[in-house]
Amino acid sequence: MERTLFIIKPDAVQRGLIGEIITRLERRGLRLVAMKMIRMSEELARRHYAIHEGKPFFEPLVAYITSAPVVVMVWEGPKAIEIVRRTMGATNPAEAAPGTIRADYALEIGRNLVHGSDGPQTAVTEINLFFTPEEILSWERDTDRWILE
Ligand code: DAT
Ligand code: MG
Repeated sequence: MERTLFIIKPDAVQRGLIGEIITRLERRGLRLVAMKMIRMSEELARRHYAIHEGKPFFEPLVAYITSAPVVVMVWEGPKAIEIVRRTMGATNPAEAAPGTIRADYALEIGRNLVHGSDGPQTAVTEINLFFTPEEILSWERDTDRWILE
C-alpha cells in the first residue's frame, strides 16, 4: 500500500470542481484517508514548493497556491502515487492525455487544478507537511475485496 498527497488547487475550488475531482479518485478505487480545506500560508507554500525555488515561475506559483482555499487529501492504494499522477495528467494541460483531470478541465500550466506527489520520498515529506499522524485514518472499507484482489 502506498500513500500520496493530493491537493485540489485554488482554481479548481473557485471553479466548483472539488466534487468532480474527488469523484474521479474515489471511483478509481483509491481510499481517502485524510482530508481538509485550508488556506495555505506563504510559508507553507514556499516549503511545499521548495524544490522550485529560484525558477522563474516560483513566485507566481506561490501567489497562485495561496490566493484562495485549497483541499488537501491523502489517498491510499497499491501504486497510489503513480495512479494519481496518471489520473491527473501531464503538468502542462496542453500535453495531458485526454480523459485526465488536467486535459478535461484545464488549459494552462499555471492553472492546472491539482497537485500529486511525484515519488515515495516526496509523498512522505509532503504528507508530513500538511497532516499530523492523528489526522490520517486507517479504516476498513467494505468494498475493498471487490477492488483489491
Ligand atoms: P507537477 O505539479 O505536475 O508535479 P512540477 O512539480 O514540475 O509539476 O511543478 C509544480 C507546479 O509549478 C506545476 O503544477 C505548475 C508550475 N510549473 C511547473 N513548471 C512550470 C513552467 N515551466 N512554467 C510555469 N509554471 C510551471
Ligand atoms: Mg511536482
